Amino acid sequence: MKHQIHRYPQNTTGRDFVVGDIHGHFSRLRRAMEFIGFDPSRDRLFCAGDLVDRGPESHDVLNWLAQPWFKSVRGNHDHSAVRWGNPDNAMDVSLYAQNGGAWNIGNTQPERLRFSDALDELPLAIELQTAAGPVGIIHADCPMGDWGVFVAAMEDPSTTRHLQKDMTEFAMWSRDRIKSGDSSAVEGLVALVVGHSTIVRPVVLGNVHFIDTGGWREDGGFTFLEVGTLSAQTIDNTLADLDAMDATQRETEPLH
Ligand SMILES: [Mn+2]
Repeated sequence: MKHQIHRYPQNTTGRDFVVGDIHGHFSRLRRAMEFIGFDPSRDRLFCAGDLVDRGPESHDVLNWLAQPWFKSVRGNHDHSAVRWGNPDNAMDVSLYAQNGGAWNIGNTQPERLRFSDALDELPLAIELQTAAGPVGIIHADCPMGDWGVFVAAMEDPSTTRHLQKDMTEFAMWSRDRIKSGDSSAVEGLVALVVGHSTIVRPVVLGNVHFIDTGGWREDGGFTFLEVGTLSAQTIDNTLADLDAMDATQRETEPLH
């Protein structure tokens, strides 16, 4: 992994949103963004990771990552695509296919490498400044109860490879907090925003916001958490998929 933590200053001209797992559903995400009035000239969209696999448009990830207003952390599926680009990878092909990697299995080695290189730029965590203080973004969970301790350990060159690996795995995979209902806070943050664990509606435990409401599933929707207010808005796919709806109807359609 090239970068562990990316830091962003406060957005003083527009809004910053965090969205959960996308899984190759970029067209649907774009429609959902219309409902929140996303303005790419002022607003920024941060993703909690898992940009690829399962959905029909994983290839589009390169176009999205090229947008200056779009940033993401690394999810376990993004990490798989990074590994897949390594010709010496020891990945189980049938398991990768089962987990939604079919789009990449058929790619040539140079194509695999393009996705691998692009996704290898994704950090394990993002620290985003807001007026109220820092907001953290990680795919699954923070491996430590204190953000500053976690960041320092990830960035300390004397941290053992073993501990680095354990923290990386936990950050991309853990579902412990939501399974146990642990409502302790992650110290040093206004909020930690995570995806990975799919839920029907956004959940807040302590200061940890779970926002993967399954925008990548037919029966789900994308949740946008605005970091300035920590208010979440979920756009159900039944609403976002109504792309036949004209602009007038769209303006009068009640949002929720
Ligand atoms: Mn995941």
